[in-house]
Amino acid sequence: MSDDKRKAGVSRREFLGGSTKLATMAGLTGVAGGLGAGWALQPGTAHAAGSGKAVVEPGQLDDYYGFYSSGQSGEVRIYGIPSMRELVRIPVFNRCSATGWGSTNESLRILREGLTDETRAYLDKHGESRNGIWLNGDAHHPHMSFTDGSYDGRYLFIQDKANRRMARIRCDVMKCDKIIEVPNATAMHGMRPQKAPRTGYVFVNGEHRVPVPNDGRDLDDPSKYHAIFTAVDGDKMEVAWQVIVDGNLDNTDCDYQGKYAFSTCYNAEAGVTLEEMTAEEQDWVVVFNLERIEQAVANGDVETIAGVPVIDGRHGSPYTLYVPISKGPHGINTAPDKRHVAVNGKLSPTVSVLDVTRFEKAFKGDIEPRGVVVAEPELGLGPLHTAFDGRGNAYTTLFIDSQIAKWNIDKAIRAYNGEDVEVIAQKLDVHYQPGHNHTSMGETLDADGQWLVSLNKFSKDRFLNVGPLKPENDQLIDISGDEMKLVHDGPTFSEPHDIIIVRSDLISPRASWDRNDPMFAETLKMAERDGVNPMGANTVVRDGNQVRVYMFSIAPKFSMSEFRVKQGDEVTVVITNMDTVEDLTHGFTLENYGVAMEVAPQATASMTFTADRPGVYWYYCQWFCHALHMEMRGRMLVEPREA
Ligand code: CUK
Ligand code: CUA
Repeated sequence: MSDDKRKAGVSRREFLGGSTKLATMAGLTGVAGGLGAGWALQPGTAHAAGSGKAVVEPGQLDDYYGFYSSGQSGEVRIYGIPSMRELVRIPVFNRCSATGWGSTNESLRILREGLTDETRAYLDKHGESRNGIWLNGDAHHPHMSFTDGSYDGRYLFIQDKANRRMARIRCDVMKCDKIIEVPNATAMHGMRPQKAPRTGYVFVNGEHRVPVPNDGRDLDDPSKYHAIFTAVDGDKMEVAWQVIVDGNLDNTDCDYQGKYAFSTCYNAEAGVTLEEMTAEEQDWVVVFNLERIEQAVANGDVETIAGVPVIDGRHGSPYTLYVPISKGPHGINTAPDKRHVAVNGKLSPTVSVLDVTRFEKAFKGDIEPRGVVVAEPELGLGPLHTAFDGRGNAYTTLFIDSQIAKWNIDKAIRAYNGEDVEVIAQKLDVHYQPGHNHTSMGETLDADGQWLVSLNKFSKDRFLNVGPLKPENDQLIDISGDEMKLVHDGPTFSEPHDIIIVRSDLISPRASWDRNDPMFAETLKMAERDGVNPMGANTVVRDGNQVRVYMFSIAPKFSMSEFRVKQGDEVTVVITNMDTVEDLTHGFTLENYGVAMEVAPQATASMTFTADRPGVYWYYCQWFCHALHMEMRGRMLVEPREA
């Protein structure tokens, strides 16, 4: 679309000029209404066009990977930043039609093996139509593994609030390789990997309170419900230990020393209705003393529930410290200065700054828990999350105000101590209602202060109207200068809940699969038992009514142009992509049987189904691979069962 046409099409707006991509709008009046009193939107202010450094020309590569969670979509998405181009999606808790995630034997193994026995039994009994797996997830917080305080490019971790799971993604192939269900707790929400010395632990908050164990007891006695904090061993993907706390756990982070983790808690009232949960003016941050907890686990000073060591960390325990914070604190973010932690007020207009060097004294009782608070600037309405630039500044999302507040940590501390200094440097309108924000490398010691992405829950009038369900709006903000500059609107489908921005040189994914990859090791073992080498295989193995079909693909052919089975056979198709050419992915789709999977270069993938419909069924490659891609197909002939 030409700029002229664009201008004509958006009559309410004044086009400022600059390239289409960088143009920002002036004179925008927010559409109020629908959100009720207190949510009225700010009129937008005019922003200068961006610096130009956000332009990534065609063919040029981005400086950063952006790893997005997708909320209720259940997957992880990889973006290029600053172009904001979506590069690829990694299915995790969802089912994926393109890749076969949730249908292939390789993915089903990952989706099932880490579930508790009880959940697996439930899904076996009631989940036949969904392959005995959960089909939904709620993925809020993607985070990378750390070594010595910065990203090490090994793994990404993501939680599932809906079905209490934790997943790990391998960054060498950008595929999920482990999913575990966390027992005892529920609603895995806030999540962070240990920053030092390495990950190590992945901390995750069980947000909602339930009876422990949740087996039908104490239904009507909410005083016996508990929220549980969990440390997962990120290398083994096993629960290391759990701590029962008071309140509902919300978000979590940890220090750069490897000594503490800390979580925001709301619902000090231990209520179960909205009114009960918000009655008190005070909630808290609970600090976990990792050394003391590890000692307790080593000494057996724990209760074992569902096979996991569980520690009682409620008020008065030596393992935890409860720091009073005004009601409903939400995001919690450790600054790259290794010392300060921003606790975002949500229902309070303040951010409380904690000093981790005071935690030891507070644990010893030398100072009051509240003595770890060293600043509490008032920033605006609805502070949810804070990001950092490595130059001493913090950037806090203001959900109700639809703004980002840029403020200085040192000045906030001085103001708290009575000095007359201006803490807030700038407020920038974002569109609209920001939740998380994230700066480039901002959650590491290598915070570089180049970019900030604001993840806004509402886009309203920022894009063409696509009906009642609208995209959200991820805005790119240049923070390299003294002033924040909004440079790009990025519509995204439900729901880019959170993001990390990782320097591209820290990750080096493979171009093709290693034939010994654990992803398909079980499938290769099956082939070995059948005496088949899947590389170059062109074999049908019959074992009673179980049939295993081994074929390979080299563009533009499958090694078999047909195979024959009997009605009622349980058929496993095993496809190996023998192409070594980068980006030459094949697929295998078997029509009218719901079978489809991705087979990337040098990978093996398999799927099992019951051939209960007699007739001719074509299978074809659904991944465009060659000029003769449409001809890359064959027939499955299903002989009718004898009457
Ligand atoms: S929580 Cu949603 S805006 Cu799930 Cu990260 Cu704060
Ligand atoms: Cu192989 Cu398309």
